[in-house]
Amino acid sequence: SVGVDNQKFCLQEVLDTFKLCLSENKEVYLEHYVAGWRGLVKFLNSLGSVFGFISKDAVNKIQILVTFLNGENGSQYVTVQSMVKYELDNQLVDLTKRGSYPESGCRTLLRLHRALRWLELFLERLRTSTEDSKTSAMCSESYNESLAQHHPWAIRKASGLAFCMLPGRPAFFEVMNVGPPEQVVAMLGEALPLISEVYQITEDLYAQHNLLDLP
Ligand code: 1PW
Repeated sequence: SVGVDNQKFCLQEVLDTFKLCLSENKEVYLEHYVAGWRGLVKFLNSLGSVFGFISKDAVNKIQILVTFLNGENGSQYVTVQSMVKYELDNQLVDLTKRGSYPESGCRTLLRLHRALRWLELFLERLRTSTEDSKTSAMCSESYNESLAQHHPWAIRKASGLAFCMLPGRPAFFEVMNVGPPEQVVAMLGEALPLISEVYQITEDLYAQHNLLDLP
């Protein structure tokens, strides 16, 4: 299935895909957005099987978007901007309650978009952390500030359990496969502004079209 392979995760790859995400006029290319998520899924999988339930949903959502991209209307899905316009113009989005379009591109991407905020907050904590910082605490704080607000109790509970099983900071840095901690910190410093910018552009677009609460 999409993105789930045994290749080793490398943070540099994810950084490179997020660099490719933005077009000259600041539109977000769906193909690279999805590729960035594939990299993140690889990362989650290398953190251990407890993250299986988390990555499974992301893989699912990636697959929905890839199917649109490769479908007969694929040319409408080149950027997030064109996807929003196409799906809204053609009434392909359930706006207030679930109906005929439970898997629209707009609502599917919104889930990944919210998760990207979690990632951003988490990586920022990781970047500024010290040797004795707890990854589980950083992860759950970031989660509580972002994604948790959109999740029902059962998922919050399961996520909390998964966070407790996270490896410590040294093992975590190793999984990123970048080099010594100083290099990881430098790499994060480079990756974060890009992820933030992609996040902010998507957030503004969704806000502008009143799409931030899609069911
Ligand atoms: C350690 C760094 C972590 C960054 C990766 C974040 C991945 C986020 C996936 C969380 C998924 C938890 C289980 C799935 C819940 C779904 O119900 C939920 N999906 C998401 C991505 O939040 C909402 O999707 P739905 O049910 O409305 O289709």
